[in-house]
Amino acid sequence: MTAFSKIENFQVRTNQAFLDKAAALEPVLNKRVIRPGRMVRVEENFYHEAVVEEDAPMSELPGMRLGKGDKVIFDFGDHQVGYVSFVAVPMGSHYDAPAYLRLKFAEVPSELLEDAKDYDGWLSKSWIQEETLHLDILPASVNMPRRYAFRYMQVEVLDTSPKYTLQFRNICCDYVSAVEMNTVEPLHSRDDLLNRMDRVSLKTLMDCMQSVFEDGVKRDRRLWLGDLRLQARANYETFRDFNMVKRCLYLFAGMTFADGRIGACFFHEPDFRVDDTYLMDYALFFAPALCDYYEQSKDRETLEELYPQAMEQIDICWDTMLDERHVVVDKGEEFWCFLDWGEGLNKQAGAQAVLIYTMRYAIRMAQSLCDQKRVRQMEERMQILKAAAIEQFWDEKQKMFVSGEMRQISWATQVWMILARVFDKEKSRELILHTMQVNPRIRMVTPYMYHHYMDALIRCGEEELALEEMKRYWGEMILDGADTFWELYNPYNKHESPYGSSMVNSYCHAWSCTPTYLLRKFYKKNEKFRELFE
Ligand code: RAM
Repeated sequence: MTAFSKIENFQVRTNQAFLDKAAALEPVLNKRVIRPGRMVRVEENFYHEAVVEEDAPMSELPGMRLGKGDKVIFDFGDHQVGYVSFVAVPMGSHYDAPAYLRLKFAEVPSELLEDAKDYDGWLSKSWIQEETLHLDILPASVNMPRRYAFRYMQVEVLDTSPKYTLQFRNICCDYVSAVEMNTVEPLHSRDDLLNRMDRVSLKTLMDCMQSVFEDGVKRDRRLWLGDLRLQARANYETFRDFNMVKRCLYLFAGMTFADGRIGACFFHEPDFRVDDTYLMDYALFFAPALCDYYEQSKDRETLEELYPQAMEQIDICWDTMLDERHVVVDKGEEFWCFLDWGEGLNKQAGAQAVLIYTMRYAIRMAQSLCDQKRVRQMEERMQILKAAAIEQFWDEKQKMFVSGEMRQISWATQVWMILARVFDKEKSRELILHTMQVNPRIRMVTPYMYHHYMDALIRCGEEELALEEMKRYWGEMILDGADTFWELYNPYNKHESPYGSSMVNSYCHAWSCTPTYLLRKFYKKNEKFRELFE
């Protein structure tokens, strides 16, 4: 599946005052020096899994001499985001040729078993974290200019000369993030898997909190609205960095498509620029993201300033995306609505549900601002859309919602219809239990979509089940070796990639960080789960 959008002569609408506000909120990044804890070997086992074994402690590095064909893998102990430096010293006769090195940075060990030469995906190969270097003057102090996302750093000596070898010293990473881990109280659950899930979530979120909420620190490295909404929710329960959310909201509002539509994604370097991608669900999420921000921060000025644009997103969908039956028009294979990366997923019914869902937040904001006209208008529209959803998408025989011309049944459609509250709580509960039983073939593949599944279970009063599912999904990712949560995780196909190759998959992806949000918001504060926490 190739999914991107490209618009010739893309025209934008700019609100410079909003962009200036965002610029003024740029965070100062904290830096910390991290050194590798050991050297390791990575091998493939019978099941094609990467297995890591300790090769040598770091104390042996000073005695090691590396010549042509030698390589060493440094393990930094946890996922890092930052700038790497090291010193290469020639040993033996005076060096008579440059040193030629290949460096590879890997978030997970399996990346070290892959060869970039074999890459044939549709995303740019330039995301693969691999470099070759010539060191003409030795000893050399090398400061790598790129920011890497990694736990493992492999240094391979492609060549020196027969007259000298290399000794490596002072290998370190200047780790960067806008927030500090010690500002967040650990979860303290009696169930250690929950503590680990919380810790890995926090690390994922922290690593992605850079100059903006990045989606992934290895790949994309930019702001996506769908990711932002979940990152912000996790942030409110943990780091509570309101300014970063505010900055990102002002960015999205500060530069939009010329017709007012908010872009799905935003570049912040070297200067601010909205991407020419519109995704209906992402644009709509501006409303819940703003509503959450206001309810958490009580920053009324920002609500007042950005509310018109949040409402505008809903108006645009109401005016341009519906047919005469008040049903979202299916744009088929186009990249028009996201929901999930599942192969073949039809988005029509899910898009309708997201539109209904976001109206609930629009109403909440309108109520806060005493905008009665809007409250009434949104309530009326919501009823119309719910009725249309039942009329067009509910299949009474199968007891599930269908989507698209082919009447496809997917997990995503059911989950979003529940979150849209098209049915009451009891009927929604029946629907989710029935869906679990049927296990539709069009499954969920991203932790982003799984988050919404958890949210739906909790909404239906199935908190215990949600906790079990959360442990099965994110817990299994931990058992599979996750130091930070991954962009993609399909328990039915662990090598899945929407990009034609898992080499460019991201393994520290912020939309996967929500267990910390769910655990802290719905379990820790809930009397029913008291025995889980000390
Ligand atoms: C990918 C990234 C990003 C997501 C978009 C839709 O490029 O994973 O996080 O929001 O897809």
